Amino acid sequence: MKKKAFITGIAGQDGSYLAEHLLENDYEVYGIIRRNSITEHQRLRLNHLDNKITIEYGDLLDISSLENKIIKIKPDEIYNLAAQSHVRVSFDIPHFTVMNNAIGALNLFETVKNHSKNSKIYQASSSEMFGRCVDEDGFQREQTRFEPTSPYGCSKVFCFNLTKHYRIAYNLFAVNGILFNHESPRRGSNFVTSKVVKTAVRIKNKLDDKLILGNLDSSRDWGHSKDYVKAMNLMMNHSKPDDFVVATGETRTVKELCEYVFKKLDLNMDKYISQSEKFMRPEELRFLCGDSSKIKKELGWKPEYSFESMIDEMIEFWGKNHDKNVIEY
Ligand code: NAP
Ligand code: G4F
Repeated sequence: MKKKAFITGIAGQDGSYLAEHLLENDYEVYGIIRRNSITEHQRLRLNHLDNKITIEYGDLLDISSLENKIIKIKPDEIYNLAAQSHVRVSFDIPHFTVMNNAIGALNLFETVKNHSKNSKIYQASSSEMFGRCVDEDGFQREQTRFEPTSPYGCSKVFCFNLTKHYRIAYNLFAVNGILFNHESPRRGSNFVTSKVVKTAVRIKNKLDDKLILGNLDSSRDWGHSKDYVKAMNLMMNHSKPDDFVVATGETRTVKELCEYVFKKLDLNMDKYISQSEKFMRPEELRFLCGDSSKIKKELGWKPEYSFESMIDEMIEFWGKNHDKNVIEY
């Protein structure tokens, strides 16, 4: 019998790659999407999978929608990827972010505990939880303390603790993937990698003449979403539920990201880049660099993409799509 996977956030960057990865591994794939007034936008990242997966309307904040589906499907694996995932936006809509991410996860854990205790559950935890903390050797790892610097980060710490609590209290197979930033051509265009690549490509094509950014000095550990969804699936098929950091172990500043992209497009970035308060955050997470030795050693995970090959793929993608309203993935 095929394994059944249920994905919240299936229409997002990671959800769409995870659906593809699970289909390749012979799973039946189910997922929920929220109602959106522009239906075409909602399924953009999933159009190519239309006949292969089962999508229904559902919302983490509507526990009845979760119960109905989970009781009916009885999934072997549940991946909780749904979230208001934009850190800067979380300062603008803190109540919604915390309610959606934290109470949403609670709704899902309660549903599993009450109706489907054998379903394994993956929680999309984040390096944003580390906030101000870095170990003395310059890395963050499973033992590093959490000191989040945003409403989003605080909501994710709640979900991380909830996952461990339900694992211990109710014996659920509940795992936390502590994923560092990961990108791809499917990354939303208001995250910094996509914004820089898309705008630089538009400048090259004379459709834009400036790129306005916030903090250029913060450092991020950027990997590829395709590599990271494989790590999620490995964690769910481990012999025991546990928590794992997933990262590349390399870090670059936003400025270095811009330098790479503009050089690749043969553009002088000093002519086009400026900064605005609009894109600054009330508190910035300054530095991320992850140590993923544990998942490499225990589960044999290894990323295939380098920073350069990932950004090159994004440049190629936006080269074809920078002037389109409807993007084909
Ligand atoms: P994403 O592209 O923003 O996707 C998130 C998805 O969740 C969207 O499709 C969104 O639907 C859906 N969603 C939000 N609230 C929902 C709700 N109440 N009910 C049902 N669906 C809801 O994010 P991503 O980059 O794929 O990230 C996936 C998960 O990993 C997120 O939880 C994120 O916080 C976490 N994470 C991401 C990274 C990263 O670097 N990408 C790193 C660490 C952790 P709408 O389109 O309707 O908004
Ligand atoms: O691309 P970002 O918006 O990603 P951020 O804030 O690191 O969050 C992402 O990674 C987290 C994992 O660590 C996830 F949990 C979260 O869901 C999300 O996927 O910003 C990266 C950096 C920040 O330091 C930001 O201040 O880029 C800086 N930045 C500078 N100018 C900008 C901009 N970020 C955005 N989005 N837009 C700018 O104009």
